[in-house]
Amino acid sequence: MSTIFSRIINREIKADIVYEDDDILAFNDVNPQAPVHVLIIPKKEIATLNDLTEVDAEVVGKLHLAAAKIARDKGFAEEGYRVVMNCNEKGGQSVYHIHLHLMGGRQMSWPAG
Ligand code: D5M
Repeated sequence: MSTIFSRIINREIKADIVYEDDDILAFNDVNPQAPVHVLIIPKKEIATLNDLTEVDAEVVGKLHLAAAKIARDKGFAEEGYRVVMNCNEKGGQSVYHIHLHLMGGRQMSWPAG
C-alpha cells in the first residue's frame, strides 16, 4: 500500500530533498529529533523491515552508503551520528515505507527510548 513517501517520490508532495539517485531518495524529516535529521528511503515500496527479501539486499546497502555520504557532506561523519530503522508498532514505525533515520549534530544517548 502506498504511503506519503510514495507521494514524495512522485513529486506530488514537496520535501526538502538532500540526495537522490535511481534507487533511493533522502529528505529532511518534518519533525526533526536532532539538528540534522534526514530520512533515506528506497524508491521501491517496501512496508517494513520484515518485508525485505534477498532481492532488496543491494538497495538496503545503498541506504546505508547514502547515510554515510550525507553524514560526510554535512560534516559530522567523524564526530559521529545515529542511523536507525523502526519496525512496526512497538518499534515506533509510523510510515509504512521503510526508511533509515539519519540523525546528527548532537550527542546521542543510549538506550534509545
Ligand atoms: O518515522 C516516520 C518519520 O517520517 C517521522 O519522523 C516524521 C516523518 N515524516 C512524515 N511525513 C513526512 C513528510 N511529508 N516529509 C518529511 N518527513 C515526514 P517512523 O520511523 O515511521 O516513525
